[in-house]
Amino acid sequence: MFYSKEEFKENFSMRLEQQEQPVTLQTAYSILAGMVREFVKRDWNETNHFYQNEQRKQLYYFSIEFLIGRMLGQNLMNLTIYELVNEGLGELGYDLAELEEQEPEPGLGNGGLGRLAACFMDSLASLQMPGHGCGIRYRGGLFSQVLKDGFQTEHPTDWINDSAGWDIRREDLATYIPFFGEVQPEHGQRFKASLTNAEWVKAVPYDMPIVGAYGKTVNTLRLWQAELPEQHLLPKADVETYKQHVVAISDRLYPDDSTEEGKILRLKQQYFLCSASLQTILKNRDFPVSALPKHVAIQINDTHPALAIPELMRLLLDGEGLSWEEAWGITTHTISYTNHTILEEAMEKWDSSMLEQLLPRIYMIIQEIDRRFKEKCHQENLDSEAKKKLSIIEDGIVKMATLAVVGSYKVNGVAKLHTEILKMREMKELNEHFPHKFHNKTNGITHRRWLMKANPELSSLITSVIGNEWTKDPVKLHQLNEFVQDPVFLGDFKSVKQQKKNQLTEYLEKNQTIKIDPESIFDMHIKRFHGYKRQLMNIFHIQMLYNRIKEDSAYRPYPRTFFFGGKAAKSYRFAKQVIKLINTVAEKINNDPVASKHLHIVFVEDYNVSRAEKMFPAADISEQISTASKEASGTGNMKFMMNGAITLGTFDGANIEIVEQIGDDNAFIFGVTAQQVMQFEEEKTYHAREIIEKDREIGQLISELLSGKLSKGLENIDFIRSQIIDENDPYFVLKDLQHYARTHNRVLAVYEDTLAWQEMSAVNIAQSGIFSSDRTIQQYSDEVWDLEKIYSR
Ligand code: B1N
Repeated sequence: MFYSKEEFKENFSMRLEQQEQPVTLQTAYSILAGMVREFVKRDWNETNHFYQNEQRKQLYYFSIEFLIGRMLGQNLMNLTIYELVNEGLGELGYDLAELEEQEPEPGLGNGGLGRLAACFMDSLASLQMPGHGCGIRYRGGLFSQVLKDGFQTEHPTDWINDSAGWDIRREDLATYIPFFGEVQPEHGQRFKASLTNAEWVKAVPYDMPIVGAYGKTVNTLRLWQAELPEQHLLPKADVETYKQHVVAISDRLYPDDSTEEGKILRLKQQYFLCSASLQTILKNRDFPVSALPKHVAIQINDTHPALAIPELMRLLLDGEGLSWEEAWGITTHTISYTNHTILEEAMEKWDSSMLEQLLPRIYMIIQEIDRRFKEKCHQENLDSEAKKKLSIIEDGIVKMATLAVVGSYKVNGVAKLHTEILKMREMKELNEHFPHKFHNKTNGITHRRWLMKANPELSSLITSVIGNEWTKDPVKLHQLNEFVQDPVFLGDFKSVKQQKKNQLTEYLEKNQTIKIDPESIFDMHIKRFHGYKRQLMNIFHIQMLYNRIKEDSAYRPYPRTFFFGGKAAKSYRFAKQVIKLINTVAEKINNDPVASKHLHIVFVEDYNVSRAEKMFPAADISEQISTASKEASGTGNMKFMMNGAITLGTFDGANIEIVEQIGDDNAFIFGVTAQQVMQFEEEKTYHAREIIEKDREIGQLISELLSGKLSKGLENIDFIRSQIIDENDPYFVLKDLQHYARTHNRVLAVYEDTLAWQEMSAVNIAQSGIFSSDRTIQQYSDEVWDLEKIYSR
């Protein structure tokens, strides 16, 4: 325990002295992390006792990913002892920032969906709400990315073996998950059955404390690990192979973002998570099971945990002996579902036969849910197309999104446009059938990590002009509006941005040995690599600028550094070729004596949460250029905005709501609209070839690409070629390219008017409070979960 700097120093020094080995930075980190864990323990216990004694309704957020990032700094900050520890360590000759760098990054997620879950955890605890995470303790998180000759290579990570460990093993809460086996129906009135000859997997939870702001509320992120069960549950033969199958379940995260992986291991992971979490919730309750919806809310993060629906039914029917109607009533008043994408390739579908073999009882229950739902729809006089859309099982395929909608009491999209598309198109029939189920909850980000922690310099500047109430209520950032034309404030603001650009420059020069001009415009495109996110359009545009510089000796634009960062799924060949293309073009431009004075490309290797924290604060321009209608929300757009970067983007996802907040004048919007995209797709009236033929600049670009002239060393661009030519440019890269280029010119014009630029940037910050995940969580609580805050502690 340490409440003063002196106490902290004494305690830390004492532990240092107890070390037998010479103290490395790594040991110093471990000592500090250990002290923080102890510090948190009391509040954690108190929070748990409080929840138990007061019988407060609990939310469980089920997610296959929790991209939490490093915990040390954030915990210190939320405990409000960051400064104290920082000073104390300094006096002992240590640098806190350096110790923070020792913490291995737990990459338990791919991108936006996993990071959203982590932001939600922080907001729940900070708003003092009883909400916990349920996930999987993958031994290996997302691969680390190493560029070799411009190509992405993937390398396994092992955060658990490296880690100083924030989580605690809870052997006492271990539970057992049945796979395979045979269903034995009980012949009676009820839909009851039991399972024989199942293969059992032991699930052991590891609990991680989630420290809310001011440290009072400490919630739990429960991560399940798969282990071999005890002797009596083991098969008679070949235990070794059995063990391999078991351990594989929590061995690694699936490295796919917005694509479906229809593999049996993924299905095992999903069921493992749902069954372990639900069994524990039911086992440890102290209320009658009929009161479950009053005491528990379960949110499923996309369809990955949608098996929670049939699994809860199984536990209620077979375990608790309830009737179908009773069990269905409870389930559909407990579970709610968030959809995160309308991309066809990300819609989870399972082969009936695979599901039936792996989870026979679960499959039987899904069949019954489907049968009953079809029966209900039958009375509605629907055409065959609508009937198809309303079926859960169709042609030997189980559609998880339909199951999730039917089995939930509320369904939401993650930004206004996305929710509208769900209601009017993707899930039109379901929305008509359940008119009150669908609602929107625009995503958010925790301002504690993405502004206060990542950008303490900007945070202090803000506090110096409007006081610190915004840290508790970020909408109060509005008060900055009074200063957005104040030249003194704008001057200070400009120097903070420069400071963050300098810091990033130093960091990258040290870690990646890249030379960067910190005075250039920092233009950033950081997110997963995917066709619809259009990194290809960005690099095409840069190549166009290069050509203009080469052809026109009068064209010498303001110096810009284009940052790219992000990973491609291991098997996503198109995206991997785009990474190579970027690096090839980078090498050419960065080494060109003339062009490199104006354009510079930096590919930040192994983009992850920690690197993101260094990048967002240093950005001038936020590239949010997805094909309209494809990016459900985006959350990077919000992180940039909160740090004063200006959006250069399409009318897609939450970009639309960002512009709603700041007005058209404070962002740069271009490109075809979602409506136009959907019309092109329906009517098939877009022809990329026409653009290549008519537009000289684009024609030149594509022929350079196809001839291999774009740069040497890039022989194989088959997947890019076939996407643009054979597949007719499905993400409308060429369609939007010239409009994008013109918009870049507008950006430059404004940038050169320093005061105008600073004002735009300040307006962005002033209006960003609504994108705090505190707002999102408050809305979920008010409209879906009905949680009560802990006020009186
Ligand atoms: O979820 C984010 C959104 O801000 C993004 O727009 C959206 O693309 C992202 C399969 C996904 N949607 N779907 C996924 C992730 C992993 C996986 O295996 C799909 N990720 C999103 C937060 O709402």
